[in-house]
Formats: sequence, C-alpha cells, structure tokens
Amino acid sequence: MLPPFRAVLPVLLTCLAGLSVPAAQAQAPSAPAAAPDAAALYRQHCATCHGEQRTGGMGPALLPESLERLRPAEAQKVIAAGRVATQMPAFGAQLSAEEIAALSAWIRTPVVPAPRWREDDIRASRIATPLPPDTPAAPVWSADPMNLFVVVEGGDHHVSIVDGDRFEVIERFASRYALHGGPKFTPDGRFVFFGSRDGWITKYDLWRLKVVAEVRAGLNMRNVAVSGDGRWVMAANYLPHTLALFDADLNLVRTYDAATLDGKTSSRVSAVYDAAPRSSFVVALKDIPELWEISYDPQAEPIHDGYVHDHKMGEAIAKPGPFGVRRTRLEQPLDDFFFDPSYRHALGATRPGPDGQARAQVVNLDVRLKIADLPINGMPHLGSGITFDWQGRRVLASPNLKDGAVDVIDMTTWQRIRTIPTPGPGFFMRSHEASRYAWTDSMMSPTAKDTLTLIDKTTLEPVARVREPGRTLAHIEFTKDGRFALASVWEQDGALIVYDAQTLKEVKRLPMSRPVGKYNVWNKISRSEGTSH
Ligand code: DHE
Repeated sequence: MLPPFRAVLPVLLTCLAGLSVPAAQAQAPSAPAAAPDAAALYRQHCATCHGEQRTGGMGPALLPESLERLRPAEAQKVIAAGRVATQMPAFGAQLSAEEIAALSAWIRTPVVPAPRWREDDIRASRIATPLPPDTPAAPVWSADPMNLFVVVEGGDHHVSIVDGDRFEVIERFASRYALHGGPKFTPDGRFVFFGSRDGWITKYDLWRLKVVAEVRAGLNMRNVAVSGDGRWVMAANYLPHTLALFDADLNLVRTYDAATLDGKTSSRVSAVYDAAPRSSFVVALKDIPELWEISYDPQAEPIHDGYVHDHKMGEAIAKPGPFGVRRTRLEQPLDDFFFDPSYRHALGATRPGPDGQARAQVVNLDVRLKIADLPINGMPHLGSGITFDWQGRRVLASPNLKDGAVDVIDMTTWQRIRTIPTPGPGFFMRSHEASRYAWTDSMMSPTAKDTLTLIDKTTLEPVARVREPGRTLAHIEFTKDGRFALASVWEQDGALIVYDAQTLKEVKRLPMSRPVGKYNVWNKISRSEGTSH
C-alpha cells in the first residue's frame, strides 16, 4: 500500500521549498506524489465485506449501478465516518482524505471483466429455512391478519409488522440492505416477498414471523412481482439484463434475457408487475421500446416468442404454452407504469427526452398497441398513480416528480380534466374506496417536503394540508376500512403517524427509522383502488 497523504506531505513541502534555491544548487525535482492506488486500498480494506468483485457480501454491492443514488460527498463521508446502525466501520483514522476520495471515485468505475450472475449463481445463492411440516398453520399472534401493515424502515434496514387495529408493533426484524419497491403478498396474505436493490428476494411468513427462503436474483434489481395465484415470483434486474422466474419457494425456474428478439440489443428491466386478472406478468424495458407480457395461465394457448403486428412473427422462435414472451413494440421505452382497473391498459411514462420532458402513454394490452398519449405535465410517477370515480367516469391521478401539480385524466377519452396545484413535486399518492380524499406528498420540494395535501375526490380541489414542520412527510397507506391514514416521517429518527382519515387528527405516533413505505395486507391483496399493486 502507498503511504498516506499525511506521510508524503513533508516530502512535498521540502520539494516546494527546494524550488526557491539558486539554480546551481537545485537538485532534480522529486517525482510528483503518486495518486493513491484505489484498487489496492479496496482489496486491503473493503473486499472482505463488499466482495472481491464489488458484488456485495456482508456489505452491499459497490457497483456503478448500485451507487447511482449516492452522491460522491456522501460516499466519502460514509467511508470516513462509517454508517450508523450498520456494520460499516469508520476509516477516517486509517485513510487520508486523498485515499478516501480515490476509493470513492474508483468504486464508481465498472468492474472489468463485468461480474456475472447466471442461473447457477442464482441457484447457489438460495437459502431455505422451511418450517417443520407439523407446524400448525395459524398466526402466532392475535390480531386481524388482513389488517396488518408491513413497514419497510430504510434508516437501519429493518421491517416492522404492525397491528392495524391497535397500532402496535408485533415484530421487528433486520432486512436485506436497501429494500426497494412495494413488498408483494401471496393471495391469502400469509407470505410477503421483499426485493432489495442488491438483488435479494426474501420470502417472509407473516403468521410465523420467520424468513422462510431467500435467493439472489441479480446484482442490481428493480422490483419483484408475485403471480395472482401465488405460485410464481418474477424479478426485474438492471444487472445483469435479465428477468428471473421462481416458484413460490424461490427455486429458480428460468431466466429471460432482456433483449431484442435477434439478441443484438439488451436492456435493463424497468419493472415487472403482476396483472392478476390476465394471469400474466407485464414487463417494461428501460433501453428497448418493447412491453412484454408473460402468461402464467396453465391453460394459456401456445404462443410464440415474437412481436405482435410483425410480419416476421411467423418466423419467430416458438416457445409454446405459458411463460412465452409476447412483445409489443413501442415508440419509446417505458420507465414506470401501472394498470387501469380492467387491466386492459398499461399506463406508462417514458424517461425525459432532450427537452427534459417525460412523456406518458397508454398501451392497450389486448390489441397490443399504444392507443393514446397522456397529457400529463412534468415527470409523472405513474407507478404511484391511483384511479377513482368522478362524476360517473373513471379518472386517474398521478404524482409528479418535477412540478407541484397533480394532473387528473379521464380514462375514457384520455383527456386532462384538471391540474390540481400542490405546494411542490411529490413521489407518492394514495386513497381508499372509503375515503373522500386522495393524499399526496411534496417530498421532492425542499420547502414543502413537510406537507401532505388532501385532494377532495368529488371536487378535485386541494382542501386540506397536514404538516410536520421541517421534516419530510411522505407515503401514505390506509387501514383496511379506510378510517385511518398512516404517513411516514421520513427521517433517520422518524416515525409512523396514524391520522384519523376524517378529522385529520393525529391518533398515534410510533418511532421508526426512516419508514420509507408501509403496506396494508388487505388493501394489497384486494387490489384496493387507492393503493399501488
Ligand atoms: Fe422507487 C416503488 C422506480 C427511486 C422508494 N420505485 C418503485 C417502483 C419502481 C420504482 C418501478 C415500483 C416497484 C414495485 O413497487 O414493485 N424508484 C424508481 C426509480 O426509477 C427511481 C426514481 C430511481 C432509482 O434509482 O431507482 C426510484 N424509490 C426511489 C427512491 O429514491 C425512494 C424514494 C427511496 C428508496 O428507498 O429507494 C424510492 N420506490 C420507493 C418505494 C416504492 C417504490 C417506497 C414502493 C411504493 C409503493 O407504495 O408501492
């Protein structure tokens, strides 16, 4: 290892002083101090926990794809000071500022050769801890199993299971590092699947309060979906460019290359969702303008892996029966999407073009064509969109990551009905069949991140605000009956706040560590119109 910067400093000063002596006495200038050897520093200090290939181990993966959301200054702070509530130690006493900066820059460079994660790696990663066969199939706690909340606490990477009647924590356990996306439930509400950004899927038994299986589906993952019949789990990866299909016990069934039919171009997978009424998974690709539908219906007609509306389809590779890929060509790749209540349409957003403007579109999954553009401003976060009835028609409303506005769209004509002002751009939106209001946050706004706005679903007017001054308030989920709305104080020393959904009075507050999201079992398995699916 090279000497730290503090050790070479006197040498540098001597060299600089040497520049002022007469030329006759001048000695040959020493070579400039070599830059720290970041690869060697990594091997010495980091590889044991983060893996030789930076694909993770006891610590998270340190790949460019995994670090996109961590600012360089923040990364340097973590290396120097460690990370609270994790096993990441502080290296500030061992490494110089230069070495830390070099390490922080180096871990953002691609690993060469690129790390692989193939089917045998996936299979080898699986850990199963099944319950003894004589275990009674009943919850080990007494509460309404349909009114549980699963709360993902991102601050210290834990999950809390909360009784949604008494608002008490039943269990709290350590999760994989950096869970992302909504956990997905089996149709009976007993098992829940979590996906982590590093590719881990965890199957958890809510009745027995135990992890029953885990598998690493990829090196950098977006999300997971569970089939409506509870038999299949699909994972969407950024790295490698694959989808991975598992049975309900997380045994790998097969992977799919996220690539064009000719295999020439591959893509990150934006997201996979279950379309239960269609018995299929629907998949958006981030770098290829295609939307895929993969049926898990055992009665499905044999299909071909090919493009629909393509004269070459007859030549496409035959993959009969369920689990073949039906491809719909699009004009632009989709980033994020959700379904209309009939599941005939996928409503998706494209990433911003050169003009900085994201576009939104409607794809009819039956005729397999884009049928409309959505007149939504800014950068819609359609994955968090909701639908509800307004004046006898179905409308959709979506939060907006760029503007302080919520656009409401008529789902028959696909025309904009109203733009509702909010105090700032937001990430999430929620309602419930029993609630008059749709709640949205403004967490992307430095000045209004502490404010939730309530929109009256009959007048489409913002009618009330709930605030937590100076703190970030976001992500709402209702109880099963819609009487209470639970919101997150999205801070390291945060909380779950329970509001009476009519009076807006605070009913209870549970301390939590940056509770990024909360999910009500009943609302999820019944596909409540006011929540994400
Ligand atoms: Fe998410 C869901 C994509 C950044 C917290 N996020 C999703 C989903 C997608 C998505 C496609 C739906 C998956 C699902 O639920 O199955 N998220 C993206 C991005 O593209 C984006 C903007 C950039 C990125 O790097 O991934 C992004 N997301 C974030 C965050 O920075 C958030 C705020 C904090 C975090 O922990 O990562 C964040 N995303 C969430 C949450 C959900 C989510 C809490 C689930 C919402 C729900 O209620 O269902």
